[in-house]
Amino acid sequence: SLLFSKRTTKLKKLIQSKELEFIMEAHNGLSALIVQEAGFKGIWASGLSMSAQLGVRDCNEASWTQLLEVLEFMAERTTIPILMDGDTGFGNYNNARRLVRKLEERGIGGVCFEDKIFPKRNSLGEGAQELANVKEFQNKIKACKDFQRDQDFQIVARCESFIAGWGLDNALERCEAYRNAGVDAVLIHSKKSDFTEIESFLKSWNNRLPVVIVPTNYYTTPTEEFRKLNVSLAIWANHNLRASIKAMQETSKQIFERQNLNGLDNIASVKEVFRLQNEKGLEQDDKKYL
Ligand code: SPV
Ligand code: MG
Repeated sequence: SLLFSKRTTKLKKLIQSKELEFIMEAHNGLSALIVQEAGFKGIWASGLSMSAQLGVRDCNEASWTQLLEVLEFMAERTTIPILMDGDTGFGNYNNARRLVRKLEERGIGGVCFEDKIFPKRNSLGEGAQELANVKEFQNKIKACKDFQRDQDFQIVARCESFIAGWGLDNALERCEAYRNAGVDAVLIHSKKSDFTEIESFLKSWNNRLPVVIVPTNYYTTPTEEFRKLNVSLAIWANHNLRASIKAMQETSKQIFERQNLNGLDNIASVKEVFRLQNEKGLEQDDKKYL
């Protein structure tokens, strides 16, 4: 439908605009709606958060069809575009391009693929990281771009050179290869607590394509620095998940210890739950159709 096809265009505008834009993590229909109500123009469907809310690890333990179901609920409750964290594409070029097709069918704005090996590991963890063969990943991107039906569907190539310890030259070489494959933007990731790796990349990259960043570990860098170096899109990648974990831990602990429900000040009212579920909408429709 028009509404769904427009979401790819909306994401394209966010990524391709000269302005620094921000998207916020969500991991189910409810959190996606909350992100939209907060005013964000887009949603990051984080692999870490979607897997964590299912209670499993961020190493492709949840299947891609299970994630598609999560994404369906997120798309149903929102009108802003969603960028899916597509990890390594769940296999080779053929698996990745089939995911692209299924995302298009569900009104998702775009997908980000990272140049690692299936099953991937989360980039912020301690373990060693193995990178994909450049040529193979380049062809995976190319196959996805060739296969998409909606011209505006965004494919972001995520480079993990810094995460794997391969340095700036390797990052530049890989991102240039992905650019030649026709990707819409590159995401350059770093797990350092300072901005040095990303800054060096941005200076050498010189705006060849829009750049996406994930400042989870270097969050103390002033946002103005991102703007000065022409970052296109910053992703607040996991903060709704982390907020909900803490709230649920505290609430469960308090109710377990006290055996009563007094003094729970930081929980939403049942009325608010109904509002978020749009109970009103059904009440109105009942009058019309029942
Ligand atoms: C995610 O949010 O799943 C990401 C970002 O891929 S990171 O956790 O930093 O790898
Ligand atoms: Mg991820």
